[in-house]
Amino acid sequence: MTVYQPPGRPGSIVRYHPRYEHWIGGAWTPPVRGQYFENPTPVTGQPFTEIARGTAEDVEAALDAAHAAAPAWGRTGPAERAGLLLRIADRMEQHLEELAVAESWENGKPVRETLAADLPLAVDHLRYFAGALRAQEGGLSQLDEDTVAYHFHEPLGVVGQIIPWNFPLLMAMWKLAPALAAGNAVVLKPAEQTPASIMLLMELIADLVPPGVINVVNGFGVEAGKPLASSSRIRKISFTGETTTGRLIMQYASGNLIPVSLELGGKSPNLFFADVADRRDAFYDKALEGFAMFALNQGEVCTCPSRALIQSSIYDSFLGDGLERVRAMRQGNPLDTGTMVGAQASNDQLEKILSYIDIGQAEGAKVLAGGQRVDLGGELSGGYYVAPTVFEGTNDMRIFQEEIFGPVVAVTRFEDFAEAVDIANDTLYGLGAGVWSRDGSTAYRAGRAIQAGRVWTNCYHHYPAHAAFGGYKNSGIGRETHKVLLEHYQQTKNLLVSYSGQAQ
Ligand code: TXE
Repeated sequence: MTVYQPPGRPGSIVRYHPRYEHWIGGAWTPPVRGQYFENPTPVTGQPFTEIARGTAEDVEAALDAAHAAAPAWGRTGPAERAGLLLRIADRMEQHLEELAVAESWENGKPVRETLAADLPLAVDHLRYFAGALRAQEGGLSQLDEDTVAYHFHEPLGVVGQIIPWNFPLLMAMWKLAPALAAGNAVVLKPAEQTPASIMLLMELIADLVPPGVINVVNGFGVEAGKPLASSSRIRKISFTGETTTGRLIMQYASGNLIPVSLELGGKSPNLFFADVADRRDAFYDKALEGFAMFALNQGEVCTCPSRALIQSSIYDSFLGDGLERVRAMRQGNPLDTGTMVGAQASNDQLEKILSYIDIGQAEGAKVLAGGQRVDLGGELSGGYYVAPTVFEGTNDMRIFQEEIFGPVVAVTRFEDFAEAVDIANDTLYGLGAGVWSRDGSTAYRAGRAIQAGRVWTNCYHHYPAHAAFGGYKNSGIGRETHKVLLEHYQQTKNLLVSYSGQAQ
């Protein structure tokens, strides 16, 4: 077991600057209005760095740099662009431990997750898109003996990207990798809660990226995100965040008629059919782990399995075993590799979760585990820790319908297949879902019937680069992973050529 030193302390492997500006045109660039805001770590609640508070003027400067870089970058060949992605991946891998600790400190998530999942997935994402780009081909149709239609993939030009705070480096790479592979220059706005790990990464890869190809403008949503999403100088906006913010982004972009990708909220159902409990074997154990996954990343995952639906005949026994699993979770210092549950990413998020715990109790749901803030003592006392919480109730309650984005699961029962699917689909959202059954037919039929972009079957929370990820209903538009994404960042040029010398 390792306990990493906090950044800034003797022996720490992370060196955050006391202040971060914007990253524009391959250089640190101070905010035009000269303003900064403090960035606290959720581990202790104390500020550890200052961040540039960007405004429309800074966005314009970043767009200038991106437009200056886009034509040359867009003309590079696939091998060169793939090469950049591979070099960024290698550099991240060389600094994996440092980036993992940096992100844990900034976001509050356990370092064992950043080491084993967030960073390796980000690296793999870059490598996947390097490969996908090399394998992408245009098209040719012969219209008649002398007439040919060629189809070329062209970059869009300059694109805007706005990301959230729950997986800062992974979300940055989910968006940057396909956009850069497709030949675009990017202006990225990180979440105001977690900009520093991204700035650390910009510094680490500064010598690899042609100036202006990646530009990062820091700041708040309305002040920096809105001017970016509303700009007539971008050819696409890609956003991940809350559903209400997604609606605004779409409105901003509509005036310029540009495409929008939205990856929004969720209220994912996790269905446990009775045959799961036929035997107390490894599969049963895996299903219990699947139930407990609501606390992964402190529940700050858009696909958090926040509604558990358990078949009545096994309800009491399965839930009893699940609660044992929840009570055994080790919550503690995120920089300790033995910690399974860390801190919520911000004080706002902490307060939102606690208010939903009150709402759940007020509407008559029963708390079976957790249900309160946790004080870990010492300097961690100021951190944003919430105990993994299990509620029992019914699907009409707000805690079953609204995204809490915390380590909170709402549990209910179902009698048969039809009722399970009805409850699963009784939500405005449709991002993720889980189905657990030993019977292939039950699992397949449930997976097809649930209205969600991804249904994990006998597993949960896997995010491979080569499986398409995105939402149905209010969970979004477009996809975030898989090679289909390349086309979201490209336009199709058709050349229709007559080689005939004859009059038409
Ligand atoms: O999200 P926002 P917040 C959900 C989750 C969470 C809630 C609120 O339920 O509790 O959203 O989190 C930028 N124009 N998710 O307030 O506001 C903002 O600066 C342009 C789910 O952090 O959506 C940040 O960079 N940009 C989710 C990004 O949008 C704006 C992940 C996300 O912030 C803007 C995060 C505006 N008007 C939160 N307002 C998921 N699907 O994974 C904000 N932003």
